[in-house]
Amino acid sequence: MAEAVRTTCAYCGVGCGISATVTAEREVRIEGDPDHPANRGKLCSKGTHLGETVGLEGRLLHPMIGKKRASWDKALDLVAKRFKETIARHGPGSVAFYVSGQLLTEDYYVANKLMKGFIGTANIDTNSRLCMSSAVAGHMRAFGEDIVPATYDDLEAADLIVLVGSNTAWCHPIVYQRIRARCEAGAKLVVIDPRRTETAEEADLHLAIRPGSDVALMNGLLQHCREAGIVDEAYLAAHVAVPDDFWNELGGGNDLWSVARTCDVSATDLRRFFDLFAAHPRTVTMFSQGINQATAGTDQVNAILNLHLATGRIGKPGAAPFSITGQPNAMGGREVGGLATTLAAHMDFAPENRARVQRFWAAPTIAEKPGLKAVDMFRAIGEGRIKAVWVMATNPAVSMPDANRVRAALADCPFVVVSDVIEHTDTGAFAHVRLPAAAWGEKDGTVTNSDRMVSRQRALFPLPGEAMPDWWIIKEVARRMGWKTAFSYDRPADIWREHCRLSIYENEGDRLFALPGAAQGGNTAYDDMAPFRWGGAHPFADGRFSTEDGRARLVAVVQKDLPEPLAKWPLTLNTGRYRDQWHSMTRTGFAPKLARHREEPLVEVHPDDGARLGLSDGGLARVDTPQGDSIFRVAFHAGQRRGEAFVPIHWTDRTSSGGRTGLLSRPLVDPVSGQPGFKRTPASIAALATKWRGFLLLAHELDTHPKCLWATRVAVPSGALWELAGNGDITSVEALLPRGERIEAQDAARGTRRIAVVAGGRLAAALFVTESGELPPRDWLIAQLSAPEIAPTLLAGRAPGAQVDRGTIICVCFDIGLKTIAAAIREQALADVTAIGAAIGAGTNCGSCRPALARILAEETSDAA
Ligand SMILES: Nc1nc2c(c(=O)[nH]1)N[C@H]1C(S)=C(S)[C@@H](COP(=O)(O)OP(=O)(O)OC[C@H]3O[C@@H](n4cnc5c(=O)[nH]c(N)nc54)[C@H](O)[C@@H]3O)O[C@H]1N2
Ligand SMILES: Nc1nc2c(c(=O)[nH]1)N[C@H]1C(S)=C(S)[C@@H](COP(=O)(O)OP(=O)(O)OC[C@H]3O[C@@H](n4cnc5c(=O)[nH]c(N)nc54)[C@H](O)[C@@H]3O)O[C@H]1N2
Ligand code: SF4
Ligand SMILES: [Mo]
Repeated sequence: MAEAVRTTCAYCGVGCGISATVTAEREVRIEGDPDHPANRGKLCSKGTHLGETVGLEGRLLHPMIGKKRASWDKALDLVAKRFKETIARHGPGSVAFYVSGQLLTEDYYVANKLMKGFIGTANIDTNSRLCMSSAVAGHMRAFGEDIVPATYDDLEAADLIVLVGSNTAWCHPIVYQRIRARCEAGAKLVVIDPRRTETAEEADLHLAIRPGSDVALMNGLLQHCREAGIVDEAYLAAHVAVPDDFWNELGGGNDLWSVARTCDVSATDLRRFFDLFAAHPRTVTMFSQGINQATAGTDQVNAILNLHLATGRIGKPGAAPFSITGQPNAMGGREVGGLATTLAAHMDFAPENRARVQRFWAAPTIAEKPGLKAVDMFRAIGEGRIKAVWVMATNPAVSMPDANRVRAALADCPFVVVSDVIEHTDTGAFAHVRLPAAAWGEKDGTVTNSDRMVSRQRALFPLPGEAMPDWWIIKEVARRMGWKTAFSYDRPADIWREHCRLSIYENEGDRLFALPGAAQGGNTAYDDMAPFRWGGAHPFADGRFSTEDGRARLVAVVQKDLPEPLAKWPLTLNTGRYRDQWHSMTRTGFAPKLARHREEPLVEVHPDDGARLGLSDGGLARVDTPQGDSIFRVAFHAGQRRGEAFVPIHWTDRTSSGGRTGLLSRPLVDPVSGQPGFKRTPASIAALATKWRGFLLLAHELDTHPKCLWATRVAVPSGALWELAGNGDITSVEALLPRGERIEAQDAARGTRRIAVVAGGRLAAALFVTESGELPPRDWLIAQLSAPEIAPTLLAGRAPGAQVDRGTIICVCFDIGLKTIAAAIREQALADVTAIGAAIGAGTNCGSCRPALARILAEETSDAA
């Protein structure tokens, strides 16, 4: 057996270290790396099940021009030629790159260098614009540089942890486990989120604030700090520039009662939060999309930074504002300057920076000014101002706001290039050229996680088919555009060293971002690189900031008015993530275990709203916004605020006829950062009755969804399961059944049809539909896809004899369902999550389901009482 390779998880910005052992061709055993500082051996459900996603099914393995396979030479020549021609005719501003926090630092560096130094425009933006550009802008305003002044170790040193707009238990699970451990040792946890998430359920205090009222909350708290005498006047005097009118302006309307009213929380709870904050100098405030993805996102960030600066809670152990990043290399992208609004290596477009970077790159030109931010970029494509675009490692047809408009823009764009690892994506459907990129497990390079820790991602497998790493693809295009020497890289280490050299080039300490040690190393040093952090554990510990005068800035921010919903749009639509899916599911969608947690895209509403709006729990509904509409399965959830609905971002044309959240969000952005306000869209909702419902089980994949009103896919072992509903007849669905021996049953009275197709002695497909009858639980039939022989009870949908329904799967590691857990709690009188683990194993591996176990426990115990 091969030796274990140390690498980094493919998913979130926690940046967990993985020890991966290749066990067979395209098979790998995944374990947490006990020596990695981010996770010390732990992994969440997504990391644990990475091994399920490394197969080659669905992969793009050859360059494609249109629908035809092409050689690399042909494809690269065509891309270079079309970009050169477009630039020659319409100027550098007529082309753009749209890249991603899922690129490695080396890929990102080469793309940024090509666009800004050689093509000569800053029209390169990244999906990080949608993700944490408000945090970047807030850091720049307050600190003069985009620095996250915290590390995970600060969580262990904190006495109070405040999570604002962050569903950490689902989105940064290993950080959440570290937070829980700290809370068990006595620290307090406050969660500020309009929804009662699993993160909120375990908190000491949950403030379910009115969405968009975070500035009022933070300003109210700052005013309280002032009155309570915990503003650190000495720190302010020595290290912070305070605008003249700052305190006067803050004073008005920020009393406890006004704030409670604006935020729509009880004054008692608010007071508790203020008192907790006042009592604990060691406070870490961690924030993510509930703060960033807002049309006042940058102000919301600065409201948090103001608090920490004014109380001197920064640059010290356990005291910091902490912007946590989403993607595995969001931070690396910020370091190379992958955003259209930064130049490179934490430098902006000031004349001396432009001259310096141009000199360093020996570049023929250099971008003069910031380029178009993502939303503006796609608008420019739609208006024909940008005529060639190259999309790398992101799926904007799904993830951009107003995705219908983005699709129309891509459809009209004269030249679209998409580099991806997957053959069919919603964005790839618009590409003139598709380039096969190396995926996680094949690519080699570095990533930087949320706490500035740089780690290596290492290859486990040889490159499959003709796939090539992104850095190679970009530099080949650059060379073919005529810039041979500047892009003569042979390996990622060459790029890494150049990136490190730029970080220290003419840097006398005015930019904190610097990688001095790494600039010298050879290829072996690069191969052996252990995780390391730049900027130290406590940047700003000496009270010096990256501004010209060395002082940080308090930024006066005011709460924007929050209008009442209009009659036509009675709901506010909030969007976000599920625990076990990653974005547009191009990887997690292949893992059957990860599909079990949430099998369909739900619209969650408060039961009172459900009743008021005529919805039924478990029924279907159409969600409408000014931008578009899509269908979802309704789920009543008492943890929703009244007047709000929540939908997930994961489903695409490949996986569902509905659940298309990207079509619903408005392209309204924060004026400073350009980040879209994804969390608040006016919406209406209407129940949708269907004549029949059913499911389709297939041993093979479909290119798109079955054509009926509701069709949504999840991966299952040896195939896929589609949940279906519709009004018309089922002929078009039936047409998807493969050839083979058909077994059929019908019950006209209930409008039931059951069809099984057997091919080569195995179950190849099953289609069960009914108008008024029952449908069997899917588990047993799913297992028949992998069964060596055909059971006689196939059409009954269950094994001969008794059938146990386990309920929704809660623990994906050990495949344990809700009903099994509830029964164990009742029958064995289990009193806590640890006892559940000891009794039936649930929650003892990755731990991602522990918050869910706590909830089930609470429900069972309250039922019993
Ligand atoms: N499982 C999973 N994990 C992921 C990802 C994934 O796709 N799946 N993606 C990764 C990426 S790229 C990112 S950016 C992160 C995102 O991680 P998070 O930011 O934790 O995730 P979200 O679900 O987008 O939103 C967080 C919370 O903000 C709340 N919120 C909405 N409006 C407001 C408001 O006005 N004020 C406040 N205070 N809160 C509000 C929402 O209710 C939601 O619970 O997750 C990363 N981790
Ligand atoms: N409504 C709403 N919309 C949102 C959000 C929200 O909360 N609400 N969140 C936003 C946020 S924070 C984010 S980060 C975005 C995420 O949105 P996207 O970036 O669009 O999401 P992914 O599905 O991760 O897309 C990554 C693509 O890159 C491909 N890929 C993976 N690895 C590689 C590689 O190494 N090389 C190449 N070339 N391709 C690769 C994958 O197959 C996939 O097609 O969504 C944003 N959109
Ligand atoms: S928390 Fe989970 S998804 Fe994020 S890096 Fe760690 S294992 Fe991967
Ligand atoms: Mo993100």
